[in-house]
Amino acid sequence: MTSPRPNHLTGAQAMVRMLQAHDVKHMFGLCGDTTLPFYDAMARMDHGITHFLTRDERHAGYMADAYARVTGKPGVCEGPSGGGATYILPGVVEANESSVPVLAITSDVATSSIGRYPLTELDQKALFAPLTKWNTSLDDAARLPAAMRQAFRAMTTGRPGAVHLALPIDTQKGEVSGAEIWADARHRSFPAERAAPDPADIRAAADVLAQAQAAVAICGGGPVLAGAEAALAQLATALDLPVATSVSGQGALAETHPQAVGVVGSNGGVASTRAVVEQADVIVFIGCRAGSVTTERWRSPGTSKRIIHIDSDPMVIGANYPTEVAICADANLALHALVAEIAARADMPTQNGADRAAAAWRAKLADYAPLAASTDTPIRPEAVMAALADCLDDDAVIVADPGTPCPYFSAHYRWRKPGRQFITNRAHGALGYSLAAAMGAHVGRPDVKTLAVMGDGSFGFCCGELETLVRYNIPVTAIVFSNASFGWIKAGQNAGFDQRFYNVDFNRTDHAAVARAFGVKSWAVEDPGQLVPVLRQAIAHDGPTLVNVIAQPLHDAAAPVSEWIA
Ligand SMILES: Cc1ncc(C[n+]2csc(CCOP(=O)(O)OP(=O)(O)O)c2C)c(N)n1
Repeated sequence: MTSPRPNHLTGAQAMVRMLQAHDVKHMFGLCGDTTLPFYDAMARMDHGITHFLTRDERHAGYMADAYARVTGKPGVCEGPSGGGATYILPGVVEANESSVPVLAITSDVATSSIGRYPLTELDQKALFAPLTKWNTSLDDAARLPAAMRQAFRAMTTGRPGAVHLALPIDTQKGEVSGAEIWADARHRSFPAERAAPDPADIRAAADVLAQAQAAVAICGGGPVLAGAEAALAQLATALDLPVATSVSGQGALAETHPQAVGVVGSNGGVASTRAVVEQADVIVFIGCRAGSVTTERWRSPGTSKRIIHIDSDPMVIGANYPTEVAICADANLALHALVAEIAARADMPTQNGADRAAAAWRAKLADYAPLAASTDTPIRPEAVMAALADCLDDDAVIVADPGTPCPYFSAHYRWRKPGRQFITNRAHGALGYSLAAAMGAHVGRPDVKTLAVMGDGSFGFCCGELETLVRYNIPVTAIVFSNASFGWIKAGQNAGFDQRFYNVDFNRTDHAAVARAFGVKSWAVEDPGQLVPVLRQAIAHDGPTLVNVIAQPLHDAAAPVSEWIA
């Protein structure tokens, strides 16, 4: 490669310096022919960035996503042209829809060869355009610094999201002026440049709450993304307001807080939590899209309630419910303003949240406790929840795949602290997310225990990444609920299609043996009495571990999934 002129860098070098200028410390990715100049710049320069080599670009994307969720900083992933660009998409899409800032960098064929059938050519800009908040392909290295500033600005401001930058190989070899290497420090973390609420909207919300007798807050992912946990707890206490969450909203309030109701909706909600919503006269949605799962297909709540909706995205407010008060603002700023407004008013009515929340937990625990204590085999998922509640510290991070993990953790794992401790891919729910996401979460928050919890279907999507887990000696514990089927779908056939089971079963794999072959310390558990001793060993081990649990299939289980119960 020819050297750049004095006070200039190559495009590849400028990319490294722009990442560094944005305080990027970790990135995740997989090499390719068209990425060679960038890798060479990474190898030769002093930059303080640790690059994690993954075995699949999907997992690089998932790692960047979970890394961003636990650190509050954008996650960065990279992959090569062609297959790398197509494989990195799932993580980018999931992050974008979940309002998580992820920068995906993909290298590309030379701009001079476009249209001449070079290997791996595809229109990357078109591919990523509908799936990202911002996206470009750089055919001129001189534009790189400004494009990177734009990428970080787009990721971290407004509703955070994912962005994509394609870097053709000739752009990596092009020339960039050293004077252009600078970054805006505000865009190194998110949410940046928060929008404050209109005081008139805050007064209107307080007016509605002053007339309420049984209000309830339903939190989506927004409060945790905005760091609004403390303000939310103040509001809950001030009004004795019960607070429920969506699956993604877990962590908005500690679930041991007196006003915490836990998860509502079709995936993790139960009859007693649904009752809190149905008996409410006012619903306060906070950073919540009020989508199909949280609202049981818009039946709970129905459309007769008075609605206050706080969200930083104006497109979300009013999308599903006639909304009386719209507060389009950052959740933290809005909740602080609401707390101040309420404190300034005399005689705000209590919403009896502590009593209503306690009644909901009592009813849920009465159903759960006997199943959690059950010695049945195959092992009931409830028994795994109870064993983990015994074994894990309060600050552990759990990353859950769809299938058995999501509803069981949502309903029955009671978070004892607020904040980001539960991560699941609720935007698209692609199987095989949790293992890589747990690795990204560990890199971002190395001092706590991180678990990846998956079904055996998910294991099939991600097990190649066990090598990465071992290579970096990441002390994640993976738990596999092994039921030899795509159990969620089988449960759907059981409940809705007269048990006509069609093409949902597969062979039972010895996941512990597979993991052992990769070098992961592993156990198989068939007896529920072994759960606590094995989980304690796995969690305490200072390297990667996997526990294969021979689990009750979902169609036989008492899963907290409302479609199957109905
Ligand atoms: C990539 C992908 N393909 C298909 C689905 C549809 N799907 C949702 S849950 C599920 C079954 C999950 O099976 P498994 O991981 O074994 O967990 P289980 O439900 O048995 O606990 C499937 C196929 C999906 N979520 N993601």
